[in-house]
Amino acid sequence: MTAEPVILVETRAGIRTLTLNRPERLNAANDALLLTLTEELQKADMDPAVRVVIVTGAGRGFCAGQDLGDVSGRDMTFTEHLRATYNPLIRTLRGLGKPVITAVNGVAAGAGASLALAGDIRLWAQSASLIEVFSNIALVPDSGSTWFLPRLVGIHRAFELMALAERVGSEDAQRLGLCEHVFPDETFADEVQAYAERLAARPAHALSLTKQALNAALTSTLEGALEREAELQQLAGSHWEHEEGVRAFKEKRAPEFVREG
Ligand code: T3D
Repeated sequence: MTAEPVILVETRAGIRTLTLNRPERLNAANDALLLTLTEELQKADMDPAVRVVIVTGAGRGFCAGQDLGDVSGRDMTFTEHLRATYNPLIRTLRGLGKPVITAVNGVAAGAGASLALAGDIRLWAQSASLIEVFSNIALVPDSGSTWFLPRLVGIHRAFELMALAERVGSEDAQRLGLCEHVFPDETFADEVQAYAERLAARPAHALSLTKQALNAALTSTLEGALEREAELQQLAGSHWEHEEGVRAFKEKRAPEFVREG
């Protein structure tokens, strides 16, 4: 009997959907899932047919964090494990030259919460929730939660969410800036695909540079950001997408940013 793939891969209309596929454990992450997801993100980055990537979960969960059944007897320290699995995943996702949508279909807990927050665009189903669950098992938030969360909600609210491990529902998540949009459960997959297709019609090269600029700006001075913008604008302004955008404006039509081949 062939084992179920831990990551399902589907491509439709230039959108690559990567689905965490351990639904019976709410997509809790084992090493195979983490390494395969990282590899699939890298493949999507290299594939010219892919313009947007969606990361979502199968079943009723998004990702319940580390599979706790896999920790004891492990042949690695926590540090080694994080460096070998979660850190490369989050680094790859944030550094991807294409927009990544985290489509949070259900509960996102622990490192699963970090993954949910790491998307460029975070779309939630109404019944989704996020729990910085680490302190329930007396661990420190990891996989980027200590970096993402205080930037979104401030250091005090971040500490409270981490210390009390309270479940944040979709309404509060949107209010707190943890997600961009919330869609009804029944239509979630279709709404996410439609959103991704809108994003895929935007200028891919310019968006890639925009992501690069924002990532760098988060840890730079204003002076550094201004200088980087000046350099990246040269790359954007020399690209055919810019020429097409200006021509379309003058011709009073919608720009066509998707070219075959
Ligand atoms: O390198 C390192 O290892 C350090 C890295 C750490 C990163 C982390 O993510 S640490 C945090 C690990 N995650 C957790 O502690 C979450 C544990 N799960 C929960 O607290 C709850 O399951 C949820 C709040 C996420 C959801 O609760 P609920 O009531 O909706 O579902 P449930 O009934 O608890 O779970 C459903 C099934 O999934 C259940 O299996 P069963 O009893 O039906 O056979 C449950 O055991 C399983 N499951 C859920 N989370 C995990 C899990 N199995 C293994 N590992 C999990 N993390």
